[in-house]
Amino acid sequence: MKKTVVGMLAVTALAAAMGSAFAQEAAKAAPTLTAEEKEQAKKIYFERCAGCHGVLRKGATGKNLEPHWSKKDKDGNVTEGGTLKLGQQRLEKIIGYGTDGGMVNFDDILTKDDIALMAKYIQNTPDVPPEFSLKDQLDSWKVIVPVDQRPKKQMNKLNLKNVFSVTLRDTGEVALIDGDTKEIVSIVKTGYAVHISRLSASGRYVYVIGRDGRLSLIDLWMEKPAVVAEVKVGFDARSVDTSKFKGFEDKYAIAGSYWPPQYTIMDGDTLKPLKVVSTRGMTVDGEYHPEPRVASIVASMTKPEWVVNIKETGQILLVDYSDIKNLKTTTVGSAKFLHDGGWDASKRYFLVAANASNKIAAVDTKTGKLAALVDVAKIPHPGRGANFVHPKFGPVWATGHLGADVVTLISTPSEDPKNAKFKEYNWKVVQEVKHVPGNLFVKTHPKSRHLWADAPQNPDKDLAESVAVWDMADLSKPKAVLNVAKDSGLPPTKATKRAVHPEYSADGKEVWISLWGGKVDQSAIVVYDDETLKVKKVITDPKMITPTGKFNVYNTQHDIY
Ligand code: DHE
Repeated sequence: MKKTVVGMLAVTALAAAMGSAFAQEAAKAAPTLTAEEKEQAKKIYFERCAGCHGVLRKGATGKNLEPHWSKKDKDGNVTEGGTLKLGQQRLEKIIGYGTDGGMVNFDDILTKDDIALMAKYIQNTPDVPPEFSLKDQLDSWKVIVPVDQRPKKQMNKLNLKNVFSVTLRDTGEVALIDGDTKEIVSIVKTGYAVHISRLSASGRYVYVIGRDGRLSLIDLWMEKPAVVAEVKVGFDARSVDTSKFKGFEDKYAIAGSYWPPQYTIMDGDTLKPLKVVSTRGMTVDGEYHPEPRVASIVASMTKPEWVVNIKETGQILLVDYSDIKNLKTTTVGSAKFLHDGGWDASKRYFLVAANASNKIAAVDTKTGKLAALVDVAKIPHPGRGANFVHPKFGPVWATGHLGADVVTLISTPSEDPKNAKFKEYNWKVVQEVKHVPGNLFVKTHPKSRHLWADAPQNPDKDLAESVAVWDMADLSKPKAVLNVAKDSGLPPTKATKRAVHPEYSADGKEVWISLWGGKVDQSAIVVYDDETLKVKKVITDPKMITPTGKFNVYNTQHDIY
């Protein structure tokens, strides 16, 4: 007790000596937590907060959450303070009800006690989690079915091209669904809150990354597709892809981690970790960042290269995997904070959202240079985007926005002489199509005349449960709005069942939308006929818990969107 009082006095004296209001804040003691409370808060922070605010709480899509952080105007006056300045009550309000700045409300997920606990927790200095070395990764690595014991040919009768790998977010599983029969083929245990699935170049293997950094390799050739290898690449991860260039098909996999900030190159068919590369370093503004997380990764089909997008630094890395012992990387500066993105129709340019800068960065993978940095509306969130030929502006790539009520169309270059007349529009925003805020994913297909967009983060229940569909031949025509929750025929719930992530079947004739309900609600996938916009099938099963991303094998393998 005595020691604490003496400590407090010393800090108060220091604050007085420094004389500023800000220093006095430093004197405020952060609320104390028991060891048990701290563990619980750590878990909630990792599961719910770290994605946007970062493990070290330096902020990215979300605000900085350090106790003593401050923002100053050009005259040096403090305009915003850290969590200690905000204090317990204000923090509880922000966590509970969200903000106009884009922070979502958590009062439907967290209890009042959890919210109070989190408000206390973030007033304390963040713990720095441990590193995760190549040796740690090798220790975690398991080959469940060795390569020589795997089938030599496809052992099931599935039309593999039209299988969907569906994230069951809250159960740590993926459902493999036969796109022809709409039957669940297999439910596979994977990492916690699986994020994405990607395909090997051959289309045989599905790679599934969990938020907990566990990467699972599924062999679709087995009689009943199952996990054949597993490895942990870090404590927090979002991205994975494979080597797709001729001669390297199925040879390597790469997974990017949020924590530690690094990427791992592995054997494609066993997941044996071969090389770990740190992404710590300087931002495009020339400042050192201790936690530059790996956001999207995509494999080029025209060079033995991966495009690795580093969130906090705004650097796009072109990693040449032709000689991984002597790894060559081109670093292309763009803007902060890089998130998700996709190829243009020619697959020469990769377009990635620098979401906190309201920009789309386009990297030219042929020249290894930045092709453009395009200003767009607030918080672009393309998923992988959507490519189509606009009747007036030629080839365009579309992105939706979390923070604006439009879908943005950017003109993309084309080497086809019949598109030469559109050159003047290249890298310009040629149209903003009216949508609603809270969009996460847009999608189309080369055989479709429709553009689909969801709005799962919109605060209005009806809008979050609906998707919009435009006729790309005439974008001035009013969009069709489909209420997926109503169309599913599931009983209505008080909680929002978010309609999320449109994905096409391999033939481009159906669009699958997840209806993402609460963990105890019944969820579903609603399959629409893309031509008539009528429901074709509602896939629902007690095991279909919290479906979110869906990855059609053929479309994912060939980057068709
Ligand atoms: Fe995602 C893609 C990160 C929240 C569903 N998400 C991505 C990618 C990144 C990312 C970096 C690109 C991967 C790639 O292409 O290699 N996502 C994050 C976050 O940091 C964030 C904001 C917070 C978090 O804690 O994870 C986040 N994401 C979500 C969700 O809440 C979503 C809606 C539901 C879920 O399943 O968790 C979600 N993210 C998705 C999906 C994709 C994705 C479905 C792949 C889109 C595609 O078509 O490729």
